[in-house]
Amino acid sequence: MSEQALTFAIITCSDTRSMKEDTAGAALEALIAENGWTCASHVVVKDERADIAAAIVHACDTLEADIVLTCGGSGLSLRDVTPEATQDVCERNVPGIAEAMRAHSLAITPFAMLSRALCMQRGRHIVINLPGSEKAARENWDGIVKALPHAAKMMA
Ligand code: MTE
Ligand code: CU1
Repeated sequence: MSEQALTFAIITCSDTRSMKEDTAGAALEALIAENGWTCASHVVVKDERADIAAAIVHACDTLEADIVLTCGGSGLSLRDVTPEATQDVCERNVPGIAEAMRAHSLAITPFAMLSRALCMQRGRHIVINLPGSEKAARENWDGIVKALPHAAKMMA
């Protein structure tokens, strides 16, 4: 349990998955709760750049999530546009978080190098691209979770 109150939003990006099938998003919800943090919203949107960008803006500006987790759409399929959507609505890159996810993940699978995930700031909010499979989302979360409270503290 962390003493710091953190608010998250989860945006799963998938052409095929419904809310019920989104086990990665559900796993992230549980991990957030385990730390004593809040998940303000969990939605599934299609792999459409404008839709993902709009969901990120809503999570930051309306829901005021400190940390927005996208889930999926960060690979090499031509339909994977989550990093591009993130870039469309964020100002500053935070490369160390994406580097940490890939470093942690490369010790588990060489496929980690196929992630195009970004981590970027939109004002006082941070957007982190996680992969879409439940296993991969959990592993990437494990690689960064310890730094999240301090990240949020610096943006306050
Ligand atoms: N990272 C970890 N830790 N474990 C994994 O299984 N899968 C990779 C990578 N990162 C994986 C991982 C694969 S196969 C892909 S294609 C990319 O994440 C992007 O995933 P996405 O398209 O679901 O976003
Ligand atoms: Cu893959």
